[in-house]
Amino acid sequence: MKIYFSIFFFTVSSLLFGQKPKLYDATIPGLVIVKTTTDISLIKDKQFSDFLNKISATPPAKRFPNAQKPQKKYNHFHQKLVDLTKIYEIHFDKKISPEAISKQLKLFPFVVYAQPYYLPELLYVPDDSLVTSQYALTRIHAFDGWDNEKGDSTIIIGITDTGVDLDHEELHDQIAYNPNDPPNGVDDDYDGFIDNFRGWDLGENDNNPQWDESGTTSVIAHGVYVSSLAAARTDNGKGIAGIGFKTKFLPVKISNEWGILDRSYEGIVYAADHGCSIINCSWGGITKNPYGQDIVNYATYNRNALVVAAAGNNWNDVLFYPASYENVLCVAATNPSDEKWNKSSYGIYVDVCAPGDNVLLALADNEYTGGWGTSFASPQVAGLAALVKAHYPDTLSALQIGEIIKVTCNYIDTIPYNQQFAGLLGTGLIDCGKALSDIITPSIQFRNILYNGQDSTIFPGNDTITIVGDFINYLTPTQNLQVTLQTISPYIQILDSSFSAGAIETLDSISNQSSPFRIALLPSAPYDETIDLKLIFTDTVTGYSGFQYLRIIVSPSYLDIYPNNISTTITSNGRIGFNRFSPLQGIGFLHNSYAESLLYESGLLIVSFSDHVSDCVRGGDD
Ligand SMILES: [Ca+2]
Ligand SMILES: [Ca+2]
Ligand SMILES: [Ca+2]
Ligand SMILES: [Ca+2]
Repeated sequence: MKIYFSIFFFTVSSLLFGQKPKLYDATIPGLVIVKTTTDISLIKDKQFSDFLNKISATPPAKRFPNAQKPQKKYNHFHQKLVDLTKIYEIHFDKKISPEAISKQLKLFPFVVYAQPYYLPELLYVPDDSLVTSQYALTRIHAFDGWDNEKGDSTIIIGITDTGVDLDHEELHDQIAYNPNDPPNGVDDDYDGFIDNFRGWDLGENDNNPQWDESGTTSVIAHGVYVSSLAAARTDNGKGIAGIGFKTKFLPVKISNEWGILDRSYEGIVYAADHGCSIINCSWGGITKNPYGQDIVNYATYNRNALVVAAAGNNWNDVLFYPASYENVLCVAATNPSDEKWNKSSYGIYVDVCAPGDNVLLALADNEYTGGWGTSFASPQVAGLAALVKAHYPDTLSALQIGEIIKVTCNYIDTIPYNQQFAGLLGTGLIDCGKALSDIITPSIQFRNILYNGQDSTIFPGNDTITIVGDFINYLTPTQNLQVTLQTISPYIQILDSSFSAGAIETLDSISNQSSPFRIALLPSAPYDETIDLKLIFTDTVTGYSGFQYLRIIVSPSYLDIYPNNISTTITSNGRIGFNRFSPLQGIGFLHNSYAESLLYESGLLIVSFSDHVSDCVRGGDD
């Protein structure tokens, strides 16, 4: 028998996708965001500088030149502060893929993360409509809420969006103007932004966050609509009522002149740095990235600001960001019957719901119409969050504000249409009356989770996993908290499913270290299987019940390896190179003296008989 042996190299220049759900987010060509362990100017590494030369990179520049290094490691809630001073932008030859460059940069030991700049999109559905009533106010019991709390004009909601209509009758007086930097051509408050009297336009880097009426067709007044739902002037005999009532808002324009959201996460930082205790994000994308989580943590931990984000309009349960990041209050949309609005995303990451189906909102130029999208559900929750902040003692943390909103929602899973989404609409529809009623339960989250002692959530099959973490109680004390772990996956067996947490004081926590959850992964699990675990919290004494999902991936179909000067990926079907191209999975085939991957994909083609060929290259999966 003769065996013929050859290796095939493939290069893929483009892949075509039809009108299917989005598989990846667009990125900005020639740009990566990098965080390092130390100041990049202090790093003397020849390989690193050679690498930057090879890709014709500009010297790394601070992404947040005005940021200060935190003076302490932790805030007074014992949450680790984020250092923005070590985040850099590197611009390079636009012909080279930013994904490939990121993979290369991550191999340097001083790189914490490196990634392309993913471009999120706005979450509205364009439609012509008749003006409708403000049904949403009734559904979320806004009037009951306002009886208890009309908010405080010193509390500011940051609206990270496409800008605002500065002269709008419903918005002009609701803007949080900055008296410390009047328009005089001088940066009077020394914050690095000249004359930022009425917010900022990060996308075009000027002090005028007016939406761009003269712009291209892709430029829309989305920020006007969103601002109006959170903070339109209420009780002025005009237009609509903003949920925030007396609350002010700060317009933070994150879109550039073409309407592209190229300063999205930077907008969260601007809002957090400029006094916003609530930050609304009616935009997002499907790419989870460490930069986004870092920025959310900065707002939450360094600035005590609650980030509220739209769940997405994708009709599915695919994770969506920033909504799905830890510490974000994620908002799905409902219709006038409290059913899930048909296009709203749903899923394990949804925290609460608010109306988003034909809700009345303000257009530019003092006009009003109905709008569709989780874009419009989110700012209602942001408005409520501002009321909650005003109502309760100002020692509340941002996360506690979010938890109060969560535990006071009205359950909607039993509505017939919603039964198919049971457990995937968070705790239900927000209730302003209840949230501001002072009747609060405990609220538990399982955090600092370690799987087999590590924070990775990817496992080979046929493994046993222990799950340990801290049960943190954000609100009133528990007395007899019991936790149970469940799943509907046929690919795992739960070995130890319960933990008796007992009494946990407010902002105290208890670890299950002494009695971990344990699960066994069954060998039958397919490659890259996603397994959702559900923790059920019950406290019969206080009447509290809640839940939280954990997601793990088992039997990964590829593995990155780093032998000597080579870094490459081996895939489950025997190929070498990338496992998938868009989004890129794996690291390709890198030699440390070249900037780009030397091949996309290679495989073996073996001829054992004249009529028998085995191959694992493109088109063959065996
Ligand atoms: Ca200034
Ligand atoms: Ca000034
Ligand atoms: Ca502008
Ligand atoms: Ca009004």
